Amino acid sequence: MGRSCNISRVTRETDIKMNFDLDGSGKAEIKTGIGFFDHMLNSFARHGFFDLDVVVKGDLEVDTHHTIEDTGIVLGSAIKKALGDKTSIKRYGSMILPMDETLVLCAVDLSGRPYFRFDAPFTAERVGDFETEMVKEFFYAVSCASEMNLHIRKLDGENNHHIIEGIFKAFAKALDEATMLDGRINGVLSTKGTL
Ligand SMILES: [Mn+2]
Repeated sequence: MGRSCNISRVTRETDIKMNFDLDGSGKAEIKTGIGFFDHMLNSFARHGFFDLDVVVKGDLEVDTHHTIEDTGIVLGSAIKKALGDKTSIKRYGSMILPMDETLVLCAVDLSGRPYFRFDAPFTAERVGDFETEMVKEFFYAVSCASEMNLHIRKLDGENNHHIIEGIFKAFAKALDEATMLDGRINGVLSTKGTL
């Protein structure tokens, strides 16, 4: 079976089908209807070595809000489901990722307790059809649904495309590290005995 899962989620606003494999090779097949969002999810899969297939039919005639937020909910649920009982995972992961003039910090604790801190201001309302304020909504949804402590902070940067892409890549690298298996860890890495 491995650390993978399929999830379907249908509401009056979105219809989402996702296949997710934590131990993939970075293969992605992404169709959200939002070009820049597809580009970001591709980067996430590639740089985290996750396999990710997503098809989203969202109410883009309204705006991009529900499509992006609900994709975050489903990705978070997929991460949680694929992790299973979290046996032998490293639990913590972090990355400071440079991308040209941009520098982004991301830190993850797969603690089972959702917490979300986001400090990355943007200077443009959109990149392509993607509304920049949705970056925060997306990662908030991922954090809640996966029960992950997630910190994202822009340390430097000017170009909004770079800043957002830096965030998705930094998250991918931090999550890749946190989900890695460590043979020294018997059970889960917690003095409480549960994550
Ligand atoms: Mn790019």
